[in-house]
Amino acid sequence: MKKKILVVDDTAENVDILVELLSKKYDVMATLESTMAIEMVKENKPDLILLDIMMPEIDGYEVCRRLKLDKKTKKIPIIFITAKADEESIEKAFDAGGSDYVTKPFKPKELLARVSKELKAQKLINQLEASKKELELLSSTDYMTKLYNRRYFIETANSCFDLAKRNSTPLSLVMLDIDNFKQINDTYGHKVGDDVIITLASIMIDVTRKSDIVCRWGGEEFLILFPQTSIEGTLEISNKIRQSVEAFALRVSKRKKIYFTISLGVCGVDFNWDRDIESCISKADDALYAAKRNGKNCVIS
Ligand code: GH3
Ligand code: MG
Ligand code: MG
Ligand code: MG
Repeated sequence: MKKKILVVDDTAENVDILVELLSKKYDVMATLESTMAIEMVKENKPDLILLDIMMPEIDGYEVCRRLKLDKKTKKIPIIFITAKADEESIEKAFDAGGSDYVTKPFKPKELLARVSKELKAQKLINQLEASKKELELLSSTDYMTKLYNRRYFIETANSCFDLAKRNSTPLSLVMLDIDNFKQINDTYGHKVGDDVIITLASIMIDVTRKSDIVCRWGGEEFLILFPQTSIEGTLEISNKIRQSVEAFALRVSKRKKIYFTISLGVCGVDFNWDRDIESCISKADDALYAAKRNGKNCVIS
């Protein structure tokens, strides 16, 4: 797909020359009014902007500054193209956030080369950002379930703990574990065991809110952090998860469906007693152990 370029210049003749030159390779839009430029950028999301400086109403510097202040438009590279050739103007253009500076009258081949260089640089930046996101995701989630991993959970839970303590807002924690999971593995095989884990993960995601942190703590053990949620609310949602799991029929072959259950231990954080998230996790773990002793498929706080 052709890259999109927006030309902003108040002189129609300049616009015509630029559009003619760039249209061979790019999808070009243009405006003579600087006041229109920002709206056009937001609407059309060009890959690059060629921006004149001297324009009535708002000048090129200001257009550039405004675009760089907006999260949605700040990454679009801007090449200033202007008759102003003095050092101060050039410095000001880069200060405003410009990526490059070309003086009029420009040399067509040089301008095309600069445009191409800027678009390539932008492509590299986008690729880098995508890999960074990918890495962040890989380092914070569990491959099999796509839930958060232990490392991410501890980090986030610690900040939630500090924030809740400072703001005196409730915070709860649930540790849960699949009942008789070894037996599921032994009876139906490891692959079905994995499917049980993946099913449980998606049930937890469905029942909880986006702001809750659902984590695969270990093999078939999970932790959920409920920010701004009292123990009563957490008990309610824990039972909802427990019931949803109990009611879910997992197809393991053409003719066979299996059911499984989980046990849950709930800890409502008490900032008078609980010093850190680790001690709360340990309390949730104790409650989970009690739920197992109590016969499993239940919630204990
Ligand atoms: P309880 O009801 O007391 O929790 O008993 P359980 O059988 O669920 O608990 P136990 O700790 O004895 O067994 C857990 C098993 O989970 C042991 C381990 O091989 C299995 N497991 C851990 N991670 C995975 C996994 O990713 N996939 C599969 N299929 N099994 C796993
Ligand atoms: Mg002008
Ligand atoms: Mg276990
Ligand atoms: Mg288990």
